[in-house]
Parts: sequence; C-alpha cells; structure tokens
Amino acid sequence: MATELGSAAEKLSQLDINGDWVASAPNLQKNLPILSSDQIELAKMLLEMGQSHLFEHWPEPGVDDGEKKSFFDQVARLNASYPRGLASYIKNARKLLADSRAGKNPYDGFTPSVPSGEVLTFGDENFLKFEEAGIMEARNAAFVLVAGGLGERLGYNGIKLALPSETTTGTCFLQHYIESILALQDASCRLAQGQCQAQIPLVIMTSDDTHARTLELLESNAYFGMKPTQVKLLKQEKVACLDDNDARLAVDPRDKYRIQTKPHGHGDVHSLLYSSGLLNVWKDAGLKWVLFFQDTNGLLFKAIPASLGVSSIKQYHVNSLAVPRKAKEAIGGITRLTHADGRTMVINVEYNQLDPLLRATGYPEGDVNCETGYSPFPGNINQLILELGPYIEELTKTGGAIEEFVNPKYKDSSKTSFKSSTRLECMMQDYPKTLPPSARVGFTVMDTWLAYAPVKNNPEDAAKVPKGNPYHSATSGEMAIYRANNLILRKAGVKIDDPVIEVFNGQEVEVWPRIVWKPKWALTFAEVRSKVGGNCSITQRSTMVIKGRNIFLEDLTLDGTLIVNSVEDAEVKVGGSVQNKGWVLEKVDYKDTSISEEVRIRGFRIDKVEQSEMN
Ligand code: UGB
Repeated sequence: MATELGSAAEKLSQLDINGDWVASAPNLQKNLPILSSDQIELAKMLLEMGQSHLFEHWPEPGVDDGEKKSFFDQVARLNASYPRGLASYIKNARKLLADSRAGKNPYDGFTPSVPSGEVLTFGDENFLKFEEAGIMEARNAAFVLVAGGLGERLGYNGIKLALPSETTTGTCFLQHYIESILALQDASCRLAQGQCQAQIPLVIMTSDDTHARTLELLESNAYFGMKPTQVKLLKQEKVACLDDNDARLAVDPRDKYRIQTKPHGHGDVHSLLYSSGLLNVWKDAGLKWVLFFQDTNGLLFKAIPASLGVSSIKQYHVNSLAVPRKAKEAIGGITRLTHADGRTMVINVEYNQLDPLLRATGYPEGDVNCETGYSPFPGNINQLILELGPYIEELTKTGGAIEEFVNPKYKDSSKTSFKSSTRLECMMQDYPKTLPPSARVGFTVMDTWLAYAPVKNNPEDAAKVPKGNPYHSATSGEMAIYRANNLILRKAGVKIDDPVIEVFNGQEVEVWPRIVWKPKWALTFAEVRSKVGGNCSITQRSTMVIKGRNIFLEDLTLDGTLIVNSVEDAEVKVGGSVQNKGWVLEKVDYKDTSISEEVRIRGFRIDKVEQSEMN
C-alpha cells in the first residue's frame, strides 16, 4: 500500500496535481490519487476545455471509484475516436454553435451554378457503353455500406439491412447487396483476359445500435455466399452531446458518470476507413474505386455498372449518383458553388438551403424547374463513387475529418439555451468540400425508377406525403423493384400488361407483375437482353422468380406464378404457356399487431395459392 501510494505521489508530482489547472474542480482534485496518469492527462484536457462541471458531483475517493474510472474509459474512447481528439471536438463545437447563434449562412459568399455531369438514358447505346465499362472496372472496386442508422423513422425495430427488400422471395437488403457484389465480381472476371482472382471487398459501417445484429445476420447466413474475409465491419462511435453554447458536455441524465452521446452521422465513414488502414491495403492490391451506398435502396445495383463506367471513362475523382429532381423536392441538389475569393466546389446543397441560396444570389424565383420540367440541379441520392488514389491523398491531409454542422433546437429567440442537448454531425456526401479546385467532381443522373427507391418512412408518415411526391416507404420500395424489373423486361421486348393502381397503408401505388431475379441472372441491360427472346408475354397478376444464371426466356406466356431454379452452369430454356392461380396480394392493416412488423409496414402479404416450379 505504502509503495503504491508512493508511486502515485511520484506520478502525480510529475503531473502537477497541485497546479492551477485543477483549482476549478476541487472534487476532481481530491480524486486524483485514484486516477492513472493517462486519466489525469484526460482530466487536465477536460478542465482546460472548460468542462469542470463534469466533476461537480464527484464524491470523496473511496465512493464510486469504479464508476469514476469507467467515466474516464468513456472519455478515452471519445477522445480516440474523434479525429484530433475530444479537445478538437469541443473547439469545433464552440465555433459552429457561435455561427449558428449568429445565424451565419454556411454558403455566404458563394454563388451557385449548375455543374456538369453525365445524364444517362436507360438502354440506349451510350448507356450500354457505360455499363460495359463499369463491369470491366468492377473487379478493381471496393464497396462501403453505411449502416449505422437505426431507422427510427421507419417504425421497424430490427436493423434495416435485415428487412426484406421484396416479399416475393423475402430476400433481405443485405443478401441482395452481397449477391449483387458477387455477381459483379463474376461478371467482371469473365470479361477479364486471363486469370482473375478478384474478391471485391465489402466494408459495412455499423454503430452500437446495429453492430451485433449485423454480425449475427451475416454469421447465421454464411455471409450470404461471400467469403467471411471479404467482409469487414467498422463500428462508428457516437459523439458527446452539448448542453449549451459554450459546448459544455452533457451529463447523461440516467448516469452521472457518463457523458451523454448521440450519433455523429454517416460522414464518420471517411475517418473510419482512413484509420482502419484498409485504403492502403486496397491500393496495394491494385484497387481503383470505392463505392459508398446506403442501407435500403433496392434499386441501387441496377445503376452501379453504368455509373462506375462513367467514373472510369470520365476519370471522375468523385461521382455522385443522382436522379432528376423536381424544384423544391425534399432531396439535396448537386450544385457548383463559386466563392468571391475564387474557391469552387461541386457539392450537395440540402433542399432547404438551395432555394434561399438561389434567391440571395440573383435568382429571384429561387429553386424552380427549367425547360425540362425538372430543377437544373440534379437530386443527390447519396451513393458516391470515389477514385481511390486521390481519395487517399485527400484523407492523408484531413485524417478523414469531414466538415461538420450543428442543429440545436433553441428554447427561444435569444438562442442562449437548448430544448435538449445537441451534438455535431457530419455527412458522407460533404467529402468534396475540402477538395482542391483541380479535383474532377461530377455526377451521373439516372431515371428515378431505375436507381432510387429507399425505405425510410413509416406507413403513417408516408401516407401524409403530398400527392406526387415519393413515399419512400416499405410499400413503395417493394413496388419500385417490380416496376423497374418490368420496365427493363419491356425494353428487352417482353410484352407486359399495364400495372393497376392499388392503395396499401394509405399509399397509392402502381402494382406491376411481381417479377424478380437473382443478380447473377442479369446485372446489366445487355445481359437481360441476351436472355430474353421470341415473343414473351406476362399478365399483370403474374409473379416470376428467376434464380439461376443461364436461364433463357423464349416464347413464354405467363399468367400465374412461375419459379425457375437452376444449378450453376445448367442452361435452361423457359417457354410455352404457364397458367395457374398464382400468388395474390392480400391487404393487411399496419395497425394489426398480430402480424409481423416486416409485413405490416408494407400493407400487404402474399398469399401463395398456386405456382409452377421448374428445377
Ligand atoms: N447512417 C450511418 O451509418 N450512421 C449514422 O450515424 C447515420 C446514418 P438516413 P439521411 O437517401 O434520401 C441521407 O437516416 O441522413 C447511415 C442524405 O444525407 O437514411 O436523413 C444509415 O444507416 C441525404 O442527402 O438518411 O439522409 C443509412 O444507410 C439524402 O440523400 C444512411 O446512413 C438521403 O439520405 C442514410 O441515413 C436520401
């Protein structure tokens, strides 16, 4: 005991425990002997940063010592997980809170203009050229899925990656994503001359809210066919909450030895990738592209090959996937911003900032449609393709830190206190903000029906969406998959009946035949076209599931349900007339708690009455 005290005293004398630094926190000072030197360093930093209130309630040494140590464990984590540490977080917060209080516009001094990018038309020669180039490049790509969000807006208690993207096959989003990446890998290797061993890496960013359940989903499904070594999970940490404009850290109301924390946003993905060292591993392995995507867009992989082709042919360092955007529609617009001092950037400007920015810079009508009937600023769908080399160069400068923002809800117009604690946030799509003007930043616009149908809103909120605007619900997300598959098959020559309009959970949607295929059947339009021949026709009430690679539809007449399975290399021709009672959509009420949440949030279930199955 005597020696322990002796060494503690020695350690403490080196740390200047009687200096002025600790005078503002007498309760902390009394407890210094129970802390390690690392913990004392952290305490010093906290006091220097004006956080003495965190120790106000600390009792004498001997009481709650374990809790005091775990307080510092948390501080150490918060310090290590933020680029340049917690002191830097507090400094950034003070500046952003002061700007917010002063009502400072982050775009002051910038003039918006329409950037240049590639606008694609599905199925034309140009589109096919980009798709082929994209498939060629895919073996040099790595995919990064941001999946740390819990989806409170969706009213689903599970992780969103486990949610079925459609209920005809019940394939969940994660399975669909992994199978799409594997299909890309195969298609790309088939195009490569000679040997190709490519295994496209997949990183999934999780958070404390999603990590364990994401891992469990992967492990209990044998990684959906991927090699476990191909998949890496990187967990983002939350950041400290702030109680006031001085950026005093908020004490957790449920535990006085914890700092309250909240998510920092998907922008964390850049610093996590940087600190993981993976980017250099990929570079050494010869990879060239990093593709970022979100958790619930069942259409995304239909847009990936052509967009990657655009990145490759146009040599974009940054390529944002976009869809045509109606003026004032609630998605951000991709905009070129030019500052009076000469700085320029191509960046997503959130829809609520675009209109005032335009009005303040010589466009008195603000955000309006142009002669195409759409806003000239394409709508950001937050899927990014970055060229790896320039990405590493940039992160080496920034450490992966992304420009942050703060969004405090003030109690009143004096803006001196908040309704509840706030925190700094950052967004993945703000990455280009720090790029030099020489960076080649572009975008690829594709039809919404082909590229974008996220599942974000619960039935109640979706039903309130103004008519003509997208619901972004589980209902619309599933129906969008059928719609896209039908439009693609129609373009490939299949005669398909028009959809009917139905209302599920208060949302009016087009119901097309429920046609789905595994990504390995066809990833590109050229592949679809090569697998469809003769005179095929499908009625509206039909369902078709294609599960194998070499399945060819020829002179098929379908009125009912057809499931086609095939083993890997078997060539299967499917034709003739198939008629049966089929599968029927049955309405369910989202308020009926006797039904599972996955089903309830879409407002229908499938009654599998009769089908023809070919194996
Ligand atoms: N996510 C994380 O991984 N970590 C986090 O801390 C938060 C989220 P949301 P959001 O597609 O319409 C984005 O909540 O942030 C993951 C764009 O910013 O679904 O409101 C989460 O798991 C916006 O510009 O979306 O809005 C999910 O995969 C617009 O494009 C992803 O980040 C919008 O998406 C997005 O999180 C859109």
